[in-house]
Amino acid sequence: MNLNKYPAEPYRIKTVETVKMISREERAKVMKEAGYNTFLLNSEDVYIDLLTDSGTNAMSDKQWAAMMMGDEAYAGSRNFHNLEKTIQDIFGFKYVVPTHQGRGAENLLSQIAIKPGQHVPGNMYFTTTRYHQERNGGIFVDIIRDEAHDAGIDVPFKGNIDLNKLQALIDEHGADNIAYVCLAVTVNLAGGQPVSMQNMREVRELTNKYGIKVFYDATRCVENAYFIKEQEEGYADKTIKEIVRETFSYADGCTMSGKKDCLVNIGGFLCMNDEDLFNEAKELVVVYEGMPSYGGIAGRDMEAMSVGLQESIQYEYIEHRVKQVRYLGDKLIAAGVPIIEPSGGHAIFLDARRFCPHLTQDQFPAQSLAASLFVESGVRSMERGIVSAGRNKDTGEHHRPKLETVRLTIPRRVYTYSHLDVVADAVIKLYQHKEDIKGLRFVYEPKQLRFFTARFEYID
Ligand code: PM9
Repeated sequence: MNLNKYPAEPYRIKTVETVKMISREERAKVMKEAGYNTFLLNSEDVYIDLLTDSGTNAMSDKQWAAMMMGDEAYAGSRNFHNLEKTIQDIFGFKYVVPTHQGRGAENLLSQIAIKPGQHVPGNMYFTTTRYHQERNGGIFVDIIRDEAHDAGIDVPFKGNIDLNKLQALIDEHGADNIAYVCLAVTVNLAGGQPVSMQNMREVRELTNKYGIKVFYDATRCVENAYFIKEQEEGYADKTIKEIVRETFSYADGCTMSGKKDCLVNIGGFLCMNDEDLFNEAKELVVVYEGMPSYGGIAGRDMEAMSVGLQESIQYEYIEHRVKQVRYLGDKLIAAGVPIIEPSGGHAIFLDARRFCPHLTQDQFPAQSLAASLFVESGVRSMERGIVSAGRNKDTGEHHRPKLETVRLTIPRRVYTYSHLDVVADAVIKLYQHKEDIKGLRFVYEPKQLRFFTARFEYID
């Protein structure tokens, strides 16, 4: 293996968790029982679990040691102050409100920053983010560059905001009718695609002209920083920490799911610089999460998040992380399997439209492909297409994203290149008899965030 292209793991393994593979017959049985929804499988039946990178991180020895330093006082825990100091140092925001996970922060921000009827432009939707925006009367508008909706186009910084789309929205509705710009680094549903520093700077300049606030979804901001260092002119010699700090200098605040780039299993936070907004967030956090000094997580979890955040900005860690994901993408591309290109920061997305051209989007090709991959190999993945997109809340029609994908999401510090070889071989084998993948229909469709608990059956 070329160790520059695919560096060895920058860690050694101290604790192991045994995985086992059940038979194909058993996998077919449990997949049917789970209504062909990979979210409804039991973890024990899964061989390699690429459902999500959320909360599935392996913590370091230092994080486990930090867990023992939990100050579980109801109020004023020293772990909160440690976390606050780390976030202030790395992100540069003045105020921090801890939450139980990312959607807790999204709930607070959407309640305090959106007036009913206002637009919330963003670089592609994310499921929980859009849900909270709409629940608070916001109208989500996708202003990502067009290329992001096309799996086959390989361009750098595919997650960038299209400034013309943002300008057109301001011209049409007026700045007062825009709650804030929601800018995600990286863009999950576009394939983990990064946003360039230049784009963030330009979004700031444009929004400053109109007095519009910009809140970032910081969930995978360290992965984004790595792409900037690797690919944007002028950043090769900067540290990941310097790039993260500059990233957030163009924002008024952010929401964070700590379950990704903070290298923990639970936690999140909301940040901002505006004192009035901070006071409002503090008033609300006690309703939904807990005291402003714990926000729905234990003291020990805040301590682990503080240590994890510091570990995540270490170059060796993040270089291996992004290149490990790319290793899987490169193997699939070499075998002719259609994926979103370029490979993103946290996952490889199979392009189900090209994988299953014999199925229409109404037959849920990505949902079915994810189910088949599990039956064939024991690898669990996740649908990220029409099922995840849900329905338009006014018309009741399906949202129909151009990207109909299956996400192979790589947990941080958990699997080795050998596991990814197994995954690649399984996908390639399935691709060779892709015509056998059958369409699905709903037998149970939840009203909101349906992908989590929906059930399906095969169409005869
Ligand atoms: N992302 C993921 O698997 C877990 C929930 S959906 C299966 O990708 C972004 C960009 C996310 C995200 C979660 C959240 C919400 C916000 N923004 O899960 O509430 O990718 O911590 O974060 C998931 P929480």
